Amino acid sequence: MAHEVPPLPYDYNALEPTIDDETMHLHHDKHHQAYVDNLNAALAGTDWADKPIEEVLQNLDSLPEDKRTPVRNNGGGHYNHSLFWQLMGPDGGGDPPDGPLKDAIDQAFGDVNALKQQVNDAGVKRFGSGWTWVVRGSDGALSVESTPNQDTPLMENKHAILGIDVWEHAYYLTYRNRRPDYLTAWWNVVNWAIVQERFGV
Ligand code: MN3
Repeated sequence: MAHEVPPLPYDYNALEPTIDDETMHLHHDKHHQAYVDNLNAALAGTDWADKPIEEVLQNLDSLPEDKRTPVRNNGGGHYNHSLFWQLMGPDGGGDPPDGPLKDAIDQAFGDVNALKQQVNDAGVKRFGSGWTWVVRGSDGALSVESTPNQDTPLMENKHAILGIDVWEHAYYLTYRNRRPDYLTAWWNVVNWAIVQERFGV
């Protein structure tokens, strides 16, 4: 079955004023849809067309050579955005709930404000387009990474528990060129329940 854009788990205007309604329409309905359409076109007729996206991204080197770049870019885009919609929510923000996730944050960063600072710094320093991430290592320890374009930690068999899109299309209508302001505001919509769930995976 061909890949599909998952519906948003909230209304397009539910993240206002942090993320505006028009940005959500363009980002979800146009940008994410384009990644999915291009991914399906690249995979059509290959043995990989019906595989889960996670499996495809973890085996890019096994794809036909002419498919690797389009699948890396568009499959990564599909996977990253499917995760991104879940990581935000209208009841988001605040602090992570007490428990193993908060303990791991405190252990790795000192406190949640230091975590946010590192994630935002990595996002600001990402030249051009990409993502900034919190990944959980095999030992359970958390660290911050950033990736270019639509690359995703999963391609290196790393488990991301949180990621923020720093492509201009994610913020330009409201924040214009002020990526740091977007990153600071983004935490007002973070869905800690999903982050905690992913930490426990
Ligand atoms: Mn995007």
